[in-house]
Amino acid sequence: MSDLVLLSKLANVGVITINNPPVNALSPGVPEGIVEGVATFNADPEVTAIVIIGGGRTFISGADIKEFGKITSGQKSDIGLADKIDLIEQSAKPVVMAIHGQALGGGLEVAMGGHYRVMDPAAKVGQPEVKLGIIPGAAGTQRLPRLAGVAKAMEMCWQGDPISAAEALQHGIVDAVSNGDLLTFAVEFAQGKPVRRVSDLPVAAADPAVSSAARAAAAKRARGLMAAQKAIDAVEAATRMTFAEGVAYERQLFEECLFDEQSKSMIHIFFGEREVAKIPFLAKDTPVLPIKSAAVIGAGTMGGGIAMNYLNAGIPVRLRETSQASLDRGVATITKNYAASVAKGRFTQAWMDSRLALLTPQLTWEGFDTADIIVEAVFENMALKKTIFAELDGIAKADCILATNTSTLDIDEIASATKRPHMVVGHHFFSPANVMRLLEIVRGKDTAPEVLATSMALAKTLRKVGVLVGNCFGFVGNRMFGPYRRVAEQLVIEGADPMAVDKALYDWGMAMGPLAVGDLAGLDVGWRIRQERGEVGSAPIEDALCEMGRYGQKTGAGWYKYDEKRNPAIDPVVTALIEQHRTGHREISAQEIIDRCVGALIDEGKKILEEGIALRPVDIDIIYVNGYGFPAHRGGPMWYGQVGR
Ligand code: T1G
Repeated sequence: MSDLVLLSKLANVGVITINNPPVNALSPGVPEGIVEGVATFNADPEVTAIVIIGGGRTFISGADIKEFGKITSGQKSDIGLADKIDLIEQSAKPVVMAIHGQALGGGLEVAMGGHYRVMDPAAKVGQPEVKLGIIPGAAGTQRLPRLAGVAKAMEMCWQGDPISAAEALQHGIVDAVSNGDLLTFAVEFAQGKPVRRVSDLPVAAADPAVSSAARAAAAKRARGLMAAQKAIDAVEAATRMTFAEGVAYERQLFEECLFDEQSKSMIHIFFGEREVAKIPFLAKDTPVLPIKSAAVIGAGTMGGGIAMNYLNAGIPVRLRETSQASLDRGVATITKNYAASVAKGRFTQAWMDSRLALLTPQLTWEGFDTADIIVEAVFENMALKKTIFAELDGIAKADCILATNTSTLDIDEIASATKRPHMVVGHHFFSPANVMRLLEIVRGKDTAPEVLATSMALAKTLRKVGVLVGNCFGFVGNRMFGPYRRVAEQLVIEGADPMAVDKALYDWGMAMGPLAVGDLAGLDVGWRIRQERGEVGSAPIEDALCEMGRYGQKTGAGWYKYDEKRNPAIDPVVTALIEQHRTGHREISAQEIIDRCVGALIDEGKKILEEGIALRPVDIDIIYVNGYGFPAHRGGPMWYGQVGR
């Protein structure tokens, strides 16, 4: 027996403990060890029941994703898990799965190979394969509908979101939630239980309404993602095939997804989100400063969202404004955001109250002298920011991190207003800051290593994806977005219809078209920046729209006109304006629109890499997938452009 799987006994129960830190992935040797353990205890006359439990912080978090490359490169024929789960299920003695942490993907599939499942109240279960561009590949699409019903199984397999212990119990995926020590509970639960094989359970008859509802929901939320639809196909097959036929069909669909470019792209993003946290030039033992209290300057849209990130992580926040009215507005927005989540059932009222109890709205600098981090989130004006940082210099304690949320301005110039530039860093959040996962960590020329290391650790604490970027205009994300949107406008000038430009990129997978994004963010933002940088004329149509006061959704009109529900419509005023600037009327294909706009992103990304503003191509991919609505199933601009592959 390898040390990946450990055997022990508690009275008459054989205990199999998986020991493959950090997440108990089903790496080679783990499934084999579990099967061997089940066989050993079946042959042990003293053992009347078996419990399988995860060692460390979790049950099994899935197949070893690193193994998939061996399948697509032909080194391995398949993940070889379904047959081992069948062997577990064939045990003559009852097998109880004890789940804490998470049972995800192959982890839940192994758990469903058990005869019973018990769960720690804080644990989660799920089939997140679709987030890797694949579907469950070890009979999950066949056992899950036998436990939870077809509709719930379809939802779990096409969405990929984990569910809580309470929800798993409610849907029959687990049989009990423990009320104390999980192993003790599982051992007691296993006493006297008959063998009950999930694969023997019946599946409800096919219901076309259920399938079509799932397909419609998946087409909307997982637009363009092949695996989401195939996950529904696989679960639906369970309603009309035998278990064995269903498993064979699932394997066919699994392989179709695994060998597709979409899955390779999404696995690139999965590992990329973890790679970007590794800063090659930072020594492994670089100190990470403790962040036990925070202070935010500015209670506007960004400041309020930033404050929520800290509150959600249980870190007390002092939120400072310059007037009671703006402070009250900021607190009201935070409260409204929490209340909306409570109404949707995402948070409990008690949790919301506990977050707000950590918030101290104020008009003074009180308590800023003890804060571990101060985040400036005021208006995008250099003089104002430098005034604030100069004032902070005289207030903040020596090891307080001074972070600015600027989205484009020079970090070094802001830092020059202090005598401690080594403590100054950019923390560029993306609106809405309490929702968007991306955090650009902008490194000034003097920013200290421990400030960078702490920023990276803090990103994880705030449940953000932190990406280190260099200090240049627009850093990485916004710097690339400029050329991308300029090409979109150029295509209109050459003859493309604005709606056609936006539709081409939306259909390709972007969350929004480039012109519609401008209307959403406000055309005046770019207009002001072009004026400040002497670039007026580089966007003639948007300059003209702004001169007409058409800033976008916030003024009810920009590239499009908007009704009260903000639905866009073509505006003849804009059509006439475009005609004044048009240099051509040629037919421009959707493919040309995609090639030139995405090409602009790739070209600027290459310059950014050459200048060292981004560490690796994958850093740019992670920024675009998590901050700019780039489709994960296309892997990010540099992956899509084959840069650095
Ligand atoms: N395989 C290989 N490595 C994994 C892994 C996995 N399934 N999950 C995590 N890691 C690595 C990760 O790259 C990182 O490595 C370290 O573990 C800590 O991870 C047959 C085919 C479980 C919620 O999709 O969602 O089963 O950077 O930093 O924040 O049908 O990891 O330290 O070198 O993310 O505590 C399905 C993927 C697989 C779950 C823990 N399972 N993992 O989050 O730690 S496909 C998943 C996660 C499958 C079956 C199919 C998270 C986590 P390094 P971490 P964390």
